[in-house]
Amino acid sequence: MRRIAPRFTAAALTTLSALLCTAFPAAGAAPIPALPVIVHELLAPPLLPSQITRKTPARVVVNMTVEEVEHEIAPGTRYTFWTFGGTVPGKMIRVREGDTVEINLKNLSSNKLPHNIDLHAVSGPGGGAGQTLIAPGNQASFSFKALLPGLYVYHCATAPVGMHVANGMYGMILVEPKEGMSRVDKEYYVMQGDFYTNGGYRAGGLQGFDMQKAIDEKPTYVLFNGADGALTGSGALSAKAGDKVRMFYGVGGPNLTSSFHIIGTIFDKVYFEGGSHFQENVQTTLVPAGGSAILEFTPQVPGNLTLVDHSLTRAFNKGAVGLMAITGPERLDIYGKGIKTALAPAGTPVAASKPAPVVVGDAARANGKTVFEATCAACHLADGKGVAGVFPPLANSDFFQQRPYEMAYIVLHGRTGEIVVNGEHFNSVMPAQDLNDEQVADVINYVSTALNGGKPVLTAEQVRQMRKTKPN
Ligand code: HEC
Ligand SMILES: [Cu+2]
Repeated sequence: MRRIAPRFTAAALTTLSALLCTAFPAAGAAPIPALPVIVHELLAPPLLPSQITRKTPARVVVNMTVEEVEHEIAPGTRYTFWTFGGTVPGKMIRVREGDTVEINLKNLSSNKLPHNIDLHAVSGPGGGAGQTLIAPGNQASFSFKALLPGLYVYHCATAPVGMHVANGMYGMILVEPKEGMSRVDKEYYVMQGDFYTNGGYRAGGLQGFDMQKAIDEKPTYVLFNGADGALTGSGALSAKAGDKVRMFYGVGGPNLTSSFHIIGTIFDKVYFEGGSHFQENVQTTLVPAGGSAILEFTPQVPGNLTLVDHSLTRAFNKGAVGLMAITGPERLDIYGKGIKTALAPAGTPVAASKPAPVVVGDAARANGKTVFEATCAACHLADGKGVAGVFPPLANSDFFQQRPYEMAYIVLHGRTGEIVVNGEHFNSVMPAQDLNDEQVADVINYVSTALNGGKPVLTAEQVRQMRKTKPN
């Protein structure tokens, strides 16, 4: 700690002399016009400050406080994050090329460790890390000129740096080009990070940091915006079909490179590596640890888009999933509804005409209701609405409605793992149900007709065929 105090004094002196220089320019020199001072607005991710309309440079003052805080990393699992301003990632800084940025960093006296900030937008050794290294109970001030436009990561660079970053100490600073950025309808701010806890994925309680897992680069969690489910459920992003959406995407790391993909859209433009050039019509973009990309896309049809790291077990087994709910009119010319029919059982001649619609008699209908009440209602509840976070809804379930035929597999073979129903995340176990072919067909037809406003979808014969196939 003793090393730190003199640095702080030096930084304070530098600021003081800088102030004196601006106040009293050398005799004979033309007075430098003082830049207008703007105190930077800070918003919690996935939000960010709005586009800059200013045409002239300013001195932008950014007040940031390092906070060591305990938050949920997953439902029922807590973790002590080290943060810039209480959020992971830290709040987005947005300035204009040519601005002078003044970072005022506070390290709360209730914190336990020294911290600092290294901004990749800085031209100079350490990116500000030396000027801002402070023990708890201190503050530091540091200014730099944002010379080059781009989307840059900032992070804590205090030893052990990997640990400070793994605990959430990163964010981004956008330096808009002098001429500004094109207008869009929506902007979002998302960062991926890898987290290393003592317990396994979603082990409950308060979890500690596991240095060995970090060194081995074997994260327990790979997350968007610092929590499992930060961008699903009530945290899901939103846009309207036809909106131009811009996403500022970065990777804090400390270790993993992200294969960033949004299921259900194509990026019109990717300013890869956060620089000035763009690639067009991109499916997946590679974003390095400590790097970024600016993504632009236009959702076309209503429904959920899914953000993933396309290294897919990170998405489905470590948390790297987010949702963007799109509203708007259907466009069947762009995105058809699809038709699914059962194949003829092996060995029998293929029927020449399309299969007859499934007809359900009164007895079968009543039987479906009976099976539902006796078996399914125990978990999915009598009204089929499910239990938040535990049992997904069967009534008005988008998951069910999108593939009603496949639901018999779930009843026959059970289901486990991540599942998203109506934008809500579930990760639990449904045991295989001990029912005969009629009962399975009847209950699925009951769920389809009575709880989802659909048609009957299955016959007992189809269920008999399905019994032979394991779900994939
Ligand atoms: C012991 C509790 C339990 C019972 C009984 C049960 N389920 Fe489930 N069900 C679950 C769980 C838990 C999930 C989510 C599994 C996951 O996370 O992968 C699920 C998921 C589903 C899904 C897919 C998600 C959705 O909401 O659309 C369907 C369909 C489904 N169950 C149908 C049924 C039917 C039909 C029955 C009765 C025959 C039934 N379940 C009985 C617990 C149960
Ligand atoms: Cu730190």
